[in-house]
Amino acid sequence: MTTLSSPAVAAPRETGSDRWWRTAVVYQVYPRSFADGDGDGTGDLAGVRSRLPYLASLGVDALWFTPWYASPLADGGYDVADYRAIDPAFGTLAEAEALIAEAREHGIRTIVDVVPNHVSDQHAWFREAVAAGPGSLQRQRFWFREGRGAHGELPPTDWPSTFGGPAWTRVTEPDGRPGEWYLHLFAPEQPDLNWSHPQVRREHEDVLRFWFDRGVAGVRIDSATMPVKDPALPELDEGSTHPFVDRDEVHQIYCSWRAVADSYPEKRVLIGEVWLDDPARFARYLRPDEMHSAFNFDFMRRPWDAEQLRESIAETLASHRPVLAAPTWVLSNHDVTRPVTRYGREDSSFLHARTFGVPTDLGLGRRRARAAALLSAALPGSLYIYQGDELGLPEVDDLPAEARQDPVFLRTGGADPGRDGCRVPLPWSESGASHGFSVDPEATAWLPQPPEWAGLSVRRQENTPTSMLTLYRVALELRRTTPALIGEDFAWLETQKGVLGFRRGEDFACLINFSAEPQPLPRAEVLLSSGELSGGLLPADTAVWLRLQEKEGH
Ligand code: ISL
Repeated sequence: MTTLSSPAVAAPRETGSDRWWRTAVVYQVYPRSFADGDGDGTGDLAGVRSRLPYLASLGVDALWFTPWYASPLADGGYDVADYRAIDPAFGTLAEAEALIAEAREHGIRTIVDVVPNHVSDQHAWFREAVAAGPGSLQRQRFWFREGRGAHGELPPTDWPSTFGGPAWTRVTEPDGRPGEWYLHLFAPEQPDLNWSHPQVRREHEDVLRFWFDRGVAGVRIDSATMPVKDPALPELDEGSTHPFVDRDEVHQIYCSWRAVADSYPEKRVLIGEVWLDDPARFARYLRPDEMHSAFNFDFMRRPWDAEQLRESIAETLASHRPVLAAPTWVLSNHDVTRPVTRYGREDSSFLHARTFGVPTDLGLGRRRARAAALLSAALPGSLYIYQGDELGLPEVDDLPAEARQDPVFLRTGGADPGRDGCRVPLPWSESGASHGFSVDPEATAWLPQPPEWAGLSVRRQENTPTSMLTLYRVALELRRTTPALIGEDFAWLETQKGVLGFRRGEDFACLINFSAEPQPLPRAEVLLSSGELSGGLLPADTAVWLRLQEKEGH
């Protein structure tokens, strides 16, 4: 029998409109793969606008759009050429404005992506820098350096790029000779900006205002630990601090962005992509004058294991409390293996060490992903849902090499499959060449969809009581209407080994069975379960939401 193990942590209720983000459900839209409204096989803003009723009925509070700006799409849009224009593949600025307004009419806020670490090599600043030559003012907005070696033929440092290969590329100077090198911690098409340059700072604050003025409710900050570099450019193993990850000066950027965000009557929100192992360093980004929240990747990285997840949840709550920040719960995004696939593997923490041909039990993965959905939706804080997870889409790991577009695949010579497998366009119906992704039934999607995705389409799932989509809809509805889930109150329940349990408010409980054996349930009303309960028992890999009828353990 389940009993209470600790008193509830008292937390303020923050449901006022300025605090919406503390409990929000944020749905991540990868515009290229969400819905194609103009029939060219690539997703676009017209497609998103046509599907706003779907998003409203799913019950999300906000949409986070990965970059939709003008871009050569060398890294799916994370190579921004112009923040003040929408990429023609996706639509126009007027359409973005209309989308922001229409979403708001559905009660849905909009969050856009800002990528401070770098821009596209097609950005006006970088083109000017290459054209202006060595020693020019234009080059000071980036990291141009002489190479090492007798003829400058070696890169200035041995830093590797996150995407494989060196982090430096040599330019051909205007006079045709090989010249300086520029830094790119990601692909060569993504030159790093120099954040000690005042124009770089001013420009980004203007970009924030540009989008905030258009009604955007907040920004997701890409690679947020990386923009500031040690100007001495030491090697990675030299010195006591990392030359570019989590340098103390980076916080100044977000303090000034916070001032911009706070200058609006309806305060705007900063959400950081902060990959850091140390919870205390992570929490520094969430101090009251910095970001409002940051993605909880620790939770996402943990394997399917009661103790591992208990530890992650406890550490998350503990690290957020001193800075008064609301936690986030993230199961996936456009960079990582889809949960249905991840949880169907023996090593379910597998994320970046992507390899081909890992044995996967998708049935097991789906059961666990359903349970994980109820676990994450029941925790205090905000919830992130990556498009397609509500349909239970698996990773597509057999995409043909010629279809793959991720620079991670291309720059590792195909050794790393890259991230295309979680970016395959959504199936909306059973019919047509793209399962309803495109308005043109003849058009094929920009990445091929597996034929069996007809069975995972929105149309197939929306009236099926046992579908993943129905589970998500019901869970989000309950989350919205259950007072205990709106507050921030949380307490662990004492449970059998292999079972994770916690209470929210006085009478709501969530239990998840990670063990191989069915486990007894306390006497309670079942609100929702991720799988069928038989004989009053909680089966393996299943989660349940309960309304407790009597208080125990007090
Ligand atoms: O997915 C990764 C590498 O395979 C991560 O290291 C990822 O690059 C890192 O999390 C930063 O991600 C963000 O910035 C990248 C972009 O490619 C990702 O899509 C974005 O989420 C560069 O802008």
